[in-house]
Amino acid sequence: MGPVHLSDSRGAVVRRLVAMLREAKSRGAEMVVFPELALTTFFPRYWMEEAEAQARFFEAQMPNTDVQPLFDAARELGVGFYLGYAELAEDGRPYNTAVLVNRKGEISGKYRKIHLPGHMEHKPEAPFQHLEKKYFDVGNLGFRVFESEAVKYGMCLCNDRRWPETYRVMALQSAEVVMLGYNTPSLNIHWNEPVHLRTTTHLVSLQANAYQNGIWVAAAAKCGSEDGHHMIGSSVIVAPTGEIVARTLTQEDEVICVSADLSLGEHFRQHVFNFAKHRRPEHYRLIVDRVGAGDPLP
Ligand code: CDT
Repeated sequence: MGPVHLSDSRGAVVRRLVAMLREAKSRGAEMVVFPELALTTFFPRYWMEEAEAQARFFEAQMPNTDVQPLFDAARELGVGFYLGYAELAEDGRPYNTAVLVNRKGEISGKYRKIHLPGHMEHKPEAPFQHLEKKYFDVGNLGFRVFESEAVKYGMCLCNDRRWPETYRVMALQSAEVVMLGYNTPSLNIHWNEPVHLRTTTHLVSLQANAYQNGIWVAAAAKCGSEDGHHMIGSSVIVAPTGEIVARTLTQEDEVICVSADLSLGEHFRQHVFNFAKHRRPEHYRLIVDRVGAGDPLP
């Protein structure tokens, strides 16, 4: 998905999403993955009070009047979708959320982002902010797997894709496809990371984890230049072999599509990554007992 600028209305964005859903349907798609925070610009780059952010960028209902046309199109076309958006929950807590919507246009799964990158404090010296830790609470729904229309889907969001625990927890629940949306700024405000590494680390994270868990991974960027802030593209679909089988060429709205053989992962899950046979959780205790390298044990 190309950029969404501050001045773009939710209605205009949803019309773009519906157009992509229709194109995907015309190419035989049954499930479509849209980006993280797909309905708005990537607002964590801007400093403002939480109340202002919530009033401008969060959804208190899903679907709501603006987004309903996308749910209607899903039902009309018989195509499901994954959609990332900023959620104001019923209890008033703010989350970076993705929903799974089935081919009847019904929400059949929800994920709230767990690995929130960035910072809470204002960094006036930085070229832009990355305030996910300020605007969102850590997700409280875990990494669940949802069976929808006979496919086992896992969901995560952006920075989650860099953490192997994300995929392994879902693979241990027999996930077949992991869907994720992302917004990755081309410039890293934390260190002078060469721009090409932003794409390399994105791809290597997806490819390694697809292979090591015998799963398909479908990753959709919101990319291009949002009001002068450039984000990487390279939306991809990765097979359980770790191979990229489809990749975007542009940084505009663009549909990529594959017919995913869900049995492909079986070779890996039956042999080298046969979890039941080969995993040794008794030697993995530190993964849950310790947070940072060298931290004292609780
Ligand atoms: N949206 C998001 O999670 N982006 C992060 C940027 C990390 S640099 C602070 C990512 O992992 O792509």
